Amino acid sequence: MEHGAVEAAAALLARARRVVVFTGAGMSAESGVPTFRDALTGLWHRYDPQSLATPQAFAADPDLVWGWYEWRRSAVRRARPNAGHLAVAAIEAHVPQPLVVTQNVDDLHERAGSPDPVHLHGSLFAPRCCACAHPAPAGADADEPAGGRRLPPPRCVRCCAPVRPGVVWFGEALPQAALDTAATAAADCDVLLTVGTSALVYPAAEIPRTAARAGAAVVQVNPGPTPLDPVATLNLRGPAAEVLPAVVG
Ligand code: BJW
Ligand code: ZN
Repeated sequence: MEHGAVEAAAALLARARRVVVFTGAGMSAESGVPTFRDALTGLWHRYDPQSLATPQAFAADPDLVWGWYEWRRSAVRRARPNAGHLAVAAIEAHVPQPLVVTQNVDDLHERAGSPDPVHLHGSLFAPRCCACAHPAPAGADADEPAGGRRLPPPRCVRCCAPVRPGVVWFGEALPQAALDTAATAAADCDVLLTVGTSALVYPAAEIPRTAARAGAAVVQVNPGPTPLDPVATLNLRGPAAEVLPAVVG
């Protein structure tokens, strides 16, 4: 991690009024929640997204999909926010107009003290009916369920259709209000801090690009290169739980 870049990022944040913090799976990696696309440890390295994270997959095999998401939900329940999540909450507390926008379906920002992060890809803790969208309780935790073990989804109390995970699958629209809030804030911020995302999945990956086009400084935190490298004003190479506390000081 380059000391000068950390100081430059701290100076940008200290001067900023409107800051968007845009996070991806790398934000929660040091809490033990796996990313999607990292070699060896990423979920898509071990599991096929087409068979698990599409509406077609849920229609074809609801027990497989529900069981996989219940396994991930119980793993997140056992995880704790890391020093990076705490640093994001500290940034939010010090900036006049902050907004945290996350692609993550975990609740680690909330548990670190970020009051109301915008969840672009939904949440593991907001299941709903697949037919009438009536919200369903997130349910009790199974004891360390094995990854991929089949589990029949509960039924909707209103219409009896299967309950589905409240996440955004490939081919599905993002929640419009969340996307609008994120895009408007990105078009109107002084600094956009992007943390732990490969920036490959659209339309979410448009958010930091929107900020850059509007003239904001884009500060990226990631141990590896991403397509945002040329867009970013500053690239801080390193893990979120080390870099962000250093920036916050
Ligand atoms: C660290 C770290 C540490 C590691 N510290 N960093 C071709 C071109 C463009 C678009 C498309 C296309 N073909 C299809 C599409 C559309 C598609 C898409 O973008 N696909 C691309 C993959 C090509 N998009 C969609 O389908 C979206 N919907 C849509 O377009 O709808 C259109 C529509 C409109 C109107 C009506 C109907 C439809 C929906 C996308 C939904 C994405 N869903 C997922 C799963 C959520 C549920 C679940 O959790 O299972 O969201 S996929 C997965 O990717 C998840 C993530 O939020 C998302 C982004 O991943 P993220 O967070 O960037 O993680 P990784 O793993 O990719 O990267 C981790 C990064 O962290 C790496 O850079 C590491 O280096 C770094 N890292 N350790 C800091 N310690
Ligand atoms: Zn229903």
